[in-house]
Amino acid sequence: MEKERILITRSSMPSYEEYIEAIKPLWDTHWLTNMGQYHMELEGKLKEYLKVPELSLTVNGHMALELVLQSFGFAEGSEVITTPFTFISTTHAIVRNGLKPVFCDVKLTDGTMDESKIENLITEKTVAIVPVHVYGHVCNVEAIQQIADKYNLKVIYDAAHAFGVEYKGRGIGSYGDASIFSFHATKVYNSIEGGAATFSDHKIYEKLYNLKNFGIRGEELVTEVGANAKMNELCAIMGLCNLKHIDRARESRRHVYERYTKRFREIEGIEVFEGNDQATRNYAYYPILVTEKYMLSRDEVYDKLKAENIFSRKYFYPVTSDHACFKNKYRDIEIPNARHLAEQVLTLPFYEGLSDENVDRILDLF
Ligand code: T4K
Repeated sequence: MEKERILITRSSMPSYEEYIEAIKPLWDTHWLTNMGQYHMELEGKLKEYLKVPELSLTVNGHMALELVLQSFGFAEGSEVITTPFTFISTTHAIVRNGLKPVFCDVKLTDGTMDESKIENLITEKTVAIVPVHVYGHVCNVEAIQQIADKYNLKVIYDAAHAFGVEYKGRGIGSYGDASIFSFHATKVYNSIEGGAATFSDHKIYEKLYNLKNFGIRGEELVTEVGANAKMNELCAIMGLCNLKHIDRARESRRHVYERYTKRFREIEGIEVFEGNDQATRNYAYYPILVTEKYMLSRDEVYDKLKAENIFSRKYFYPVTSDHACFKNKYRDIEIPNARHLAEQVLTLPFYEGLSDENVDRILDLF
């Protein structure tokens, strides 16, 4: 008999009854989107949960990043220092704004942007830094801010993986000029599809309110070239339901994390990332590094798991600058650490409710 399929993740959901009960009022109001009641309620609740001064909900994390970049009004062709060790969305958002990505290497210790390599990349065309709190690992926000202040650059964090992470007691989305979060079905917290931008300047809220609704300011007035990036009410309600259970989801992930980590610490050649003492963990992903010391290569481990109906993912391979749409298009910068991580990393199945039995089934293959 074929063994149960274990995928990289599985969406957290409220009970069917809870969601059905929660969406019932929509059949009275017939109000389904365009900054409805539940959209506004979720904005307020997430602002509190994420400990951020301002928050604007969007249809997904990608559009939050595209629009927040647009909201700063950078001149076309300006350079943005970013990381290639991320999901393709980060680079797409920069390029789709008519900006040029400049790829900065990352640190082997946690995969975040190597702050010591940023200054060398700055030119008179640089306008912003877009680092990523990859896997929920916190970037060196202080050092990055210092550089940004020195050269008058904006800092916009891709915090798609960092829902609920706090650093030095502050919500991670309160650092820099802005951050974006993803509430995609595959994330620690989901609203089916969804995302948000966080920032402290209320003017950005107003700007995004317009940009996510076609730039419309009145029935007969359109002042900006906007997009349609509003979160609808069914997604907002899913977000409200899931927010009620976020502690349970996190606790379940913590349990899985500890079971994996206890075993991997004993396996020669497999490395796990260490946490940051000053930051909380959100247990977003479970990346391991399959090093040269291990008996199999990363790809062999991937295949071995797959043969047992266990689906890991190479998040993030290849580096985004190597994808066909970007290859050889931008400044050629050495990124040895990002390449090294991309060659060794494997993210393992990790989600709320992954049973001990299934975790052990995975661990037994190492
Ligand atoms: N910045 C960063 C650093 C990001 O990682 C992301 C997204 C973004 C920005 C953009 O945020 P969003 O615009 O997406 O809000 C997935 C996700 O689609 C994407 O959100 C995520 N990062 C990325 C890392 O992973 P795929 O192409 O790997 O997903 P897919 O369809 O292969 O699904 C993976 C597994 O998840 C499936 O095997 C099963 C499970 N799954 C999937 C779906 C769609 C579920 O359990 N339920 C579902 O509904 O991109």
